Amino acid sequence: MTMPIIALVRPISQSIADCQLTHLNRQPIDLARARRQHADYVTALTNNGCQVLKLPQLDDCPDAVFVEDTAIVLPEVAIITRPGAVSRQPETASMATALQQFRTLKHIDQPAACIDGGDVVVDDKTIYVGLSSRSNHAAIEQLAELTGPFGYKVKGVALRDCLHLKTAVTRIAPGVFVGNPDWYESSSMPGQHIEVDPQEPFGANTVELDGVLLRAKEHPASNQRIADIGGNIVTVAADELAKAEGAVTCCSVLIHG
Ligand code: CIR
Repeated sequence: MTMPIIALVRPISQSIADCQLTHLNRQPIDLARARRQHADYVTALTNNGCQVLKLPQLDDCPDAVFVEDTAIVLPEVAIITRPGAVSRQPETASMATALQQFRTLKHIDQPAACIDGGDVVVDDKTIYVGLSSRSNHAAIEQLAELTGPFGYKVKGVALRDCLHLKTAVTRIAPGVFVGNPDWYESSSMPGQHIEVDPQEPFGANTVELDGVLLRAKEHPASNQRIADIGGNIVTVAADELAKAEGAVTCCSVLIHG
């Protein structure tokens, strides 16, 4: 029997309109619509093998719905990050409280280090970290020290013009990635790289569940490319939180049994 994946999520903050934005212009966010889309996302997780646990709403932290950035969960250990945006650092405490029942916790705590979980793509024993405005070499070094004892290698990946590594590229199967070639150095990540449709630059972001790929329905041509190579795709509407520079992976932290 497959163990359910535990998915940690958090309700959207009342203050989401004050979210961090790096590469997008600010547009009004319809909170009710964003909440409906988030509820559908949670339902899709539940319908596809996840047991969903809700973290507390944090109205003083506009970006708190994007829980992915606060933790890196591996089979052996979980790392609580030190988010690159100072406004987001208070989000980690409640993530640590929730995660400690599932994994031994380690912390990125070097004063010069910062890293967002959105910059992390794990493929087997390699942890790729996007060298974005949120993640730096000091964090890569500390992550390597913390995960080396479990056999992991940590590798920086050059990024341009996007927020996080997972904006540019995600894994859809072992050694198989979907990405926007304009935004990351694919040669740094050995494996097969499926390109997003050029009309859908944000089409890389994918939640990899057991046998199911959860993706935004706003990227139909890229979804088709993945379906064409055998990907079993489930879609949700995710365009409202996309205005906050968030995508589907950002809204959960997955703990695989
Ligand atoms: C931020 O800039 O931190 C948020 N507005 C968006 C974070 C998206 N998170 C992610 O891609 N993992």
